[in-house]
Amino acid sequence: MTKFNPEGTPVYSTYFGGSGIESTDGGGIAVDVAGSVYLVGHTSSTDFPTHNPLQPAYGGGQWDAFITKLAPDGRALIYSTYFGSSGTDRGNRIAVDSLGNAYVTLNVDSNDVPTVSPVQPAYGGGTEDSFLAKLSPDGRTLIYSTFHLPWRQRARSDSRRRGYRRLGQRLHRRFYRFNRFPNRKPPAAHFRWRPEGWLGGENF
Ligand SMILES: [Ca+2]
Repeated sequence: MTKFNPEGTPVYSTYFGGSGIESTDGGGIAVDVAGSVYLVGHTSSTDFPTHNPLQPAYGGGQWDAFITKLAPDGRALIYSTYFGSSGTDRGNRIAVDSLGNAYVTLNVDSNDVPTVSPVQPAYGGGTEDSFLAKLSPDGRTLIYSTFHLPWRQRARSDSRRRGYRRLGQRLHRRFYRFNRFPNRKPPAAHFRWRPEGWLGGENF
């Protein structure tokens, strides 16, 4: 990962990973107002660099997601943790609010991903479920984490609000209130469930 200043000169640049495979392909990056950087991706390393981890050890399977926060100068980890289960857990996107809470989306395929105050407590079936987790600014607390819609079902519903509501009505109502779109047909990005878009990020 490399940070450039506005003139295009590198400020810091660093490797980040363990002895296995790290991937941010399909993963995400976010920056908060203080300049801390948040990364999500997935790893196969059992020696991935962790710091103040929620989950200190690899959960098993082909991948675990990782969630990492770097200090603004890039010299220190504020937190870095595995986030996964015995199955394949891939990190997708990350968004940050003004307090430094991190919102992470993942794709998972097993029922033992840790949930806290979930909207959907169990795996919904199909090839994969999407999954949403919110971490506190110091990364020490999982504020909530929940399964969402089965990936295949959600992909089929992307142009029909009716289908979306049938499959995910609770989450639909909750986040639409939050984003003040109570009666609008949502744009496609919402159907693809990108919370960074709902929070005003790059995909909105
Ligand atoms: Ca795993």
